[in-house]
Amino acid sequence: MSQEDTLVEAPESVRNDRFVEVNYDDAIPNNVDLSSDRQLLRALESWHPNYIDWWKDMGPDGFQNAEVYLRTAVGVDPAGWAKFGYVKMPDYRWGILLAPKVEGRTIPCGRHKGEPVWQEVPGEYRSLLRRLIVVQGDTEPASVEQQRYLGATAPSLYDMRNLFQVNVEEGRHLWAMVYLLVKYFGKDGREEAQALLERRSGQTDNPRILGAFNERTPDWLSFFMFTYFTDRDGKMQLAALAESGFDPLSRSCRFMLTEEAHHLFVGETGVGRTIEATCAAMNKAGITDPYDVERIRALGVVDLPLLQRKANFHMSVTRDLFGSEISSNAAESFSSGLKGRFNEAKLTGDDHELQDATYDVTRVVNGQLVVEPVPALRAINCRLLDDYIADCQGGIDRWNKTIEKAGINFKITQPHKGFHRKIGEFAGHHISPAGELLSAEAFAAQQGGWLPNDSDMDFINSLMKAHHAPGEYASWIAPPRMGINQQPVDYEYVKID
Ligand code: BYC
Ligand code: FE
Ligand code: FE
Repeated sequence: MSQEDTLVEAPESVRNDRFVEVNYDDAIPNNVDLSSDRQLLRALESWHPNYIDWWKDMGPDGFQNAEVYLRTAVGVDPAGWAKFGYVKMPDYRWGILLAPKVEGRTIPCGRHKGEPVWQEVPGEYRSLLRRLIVVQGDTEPASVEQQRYLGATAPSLYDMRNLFQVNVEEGRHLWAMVYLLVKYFGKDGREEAQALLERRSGQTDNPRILGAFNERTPDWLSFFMFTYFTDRDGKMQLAALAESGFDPLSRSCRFMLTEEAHHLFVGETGVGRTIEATCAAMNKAGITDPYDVERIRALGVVDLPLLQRKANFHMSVTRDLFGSEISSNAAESFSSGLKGRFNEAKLTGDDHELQDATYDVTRVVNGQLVVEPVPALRAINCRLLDDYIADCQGGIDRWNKTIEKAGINFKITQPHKGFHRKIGEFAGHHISPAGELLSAEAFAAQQGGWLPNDSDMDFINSLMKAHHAPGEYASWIAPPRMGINQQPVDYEYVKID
């Protein structure tokens, strides 16, 4: 399995630039010279206690007094940006960290292409920019809320620590967006910062903004699928925002991407270790048929078809996070230079303005799936979604290698792009994982084979038991190859009081 820090490469600019000092003496660690901006400091200091209240109410349930072996960002130098040590989560040093400024950086796309990047909010795009920052910010606390009950059923202390690591870093990502809102958007920025602490995942009257962030993350398999598939939307969106012509947003997102690599690692290895445990148990029991579900479940491991159904669910709701494939909002974000494509500045082969270009979009026309060239500007979301789907495949291939090595005839696959979609071109249609357009009735009749069904959920629940002793791992998940920060796998990653 790949090392976590190679999963997402730090952008070149982060690797090359010089180290920027982080001030740890301030109540809010930062490398943005917070102490010299009294107004900003006051605004953040008044938001801080509300954040802590939110963390205590909606962050991890229990374990707030436990000593957790956490990584804390202490700089933005890629060679040594983090330190490890025991911390109680409410005492975590959430800080504001921007990747170093790239001298001479220019707007990479749209009608302002080639102009110097903005250090202040461009007035004509103020509300569009604020909306992008708010949407990004909203997902961060949402994911913490979704995952808040998982500590109690952690399959090991190693996994519990990884959960909490992801949670505190999503908290820091919220800080990153709140900093931008409060520093650059005056009164309405402060109001948005407050509203980010008030929406609640899954609540009907004041839900989180995007669909997937109101779904439940009820069990550890969901958590691993979420961190593999949904945090990967985070990677793609952050990468697109890292191309922003609004430089403070670009620099914030570039640093967030460094942390994101670990979240993806947790997801990939979490699912991978689950597969490993299943294959090993099947081999040991002499079971070769992956569909011999009853016997496989009796071994206390997760059958592979169920993993596929779980993956199908998380892939489909995450694809919805890209918005409509064809979107005038996305065209405007791109043309204004606020949000690029994946790797925008490095892309070759077009003019980065896309006035005349087209992009192939799969659509449903007269009851048929057809591929149509669409003006590329309007297909920006579709392109990012396609890039995302390609990016998902690497880990899936590695999972399949484990299955193949065990001699089991099964492959995890990605369903058709239109499967189980609620947003965009495929919303309102019923498309099978294989890509057939079906009637609502035909889809409903087969849905239990494609998405987790009630008995799947009952079975998974039956596996969700606490394994809270050092070195203990649940039957359904293999121990990792390596511990965190070179510690052993039986290290006491969380000291539960
Ligand atoms: N659910 O033109 P449309 C992460 C709304 S994850 C509900 O189709 P647009 C993380 C849309 O807001 C990364 N509503 O799409 C991961 C709009 O509403 P308004 C998060 C949806 O605007 C794990 C309307 O439909 N970051 O970091 O081009 C753990 C029409 O919109 C949905 C970002 O998303 C949905 N799924 O694109 C922790 C980046 N989809 O404005 C963290 C910032 C669309 O008319 N956001 N709508 O009321 C964006 O770039 C864009 O807002 C979107 C939507 C790509 C999300
Ligand atoms: Fe995040
Ligand atoms: Fe994340």
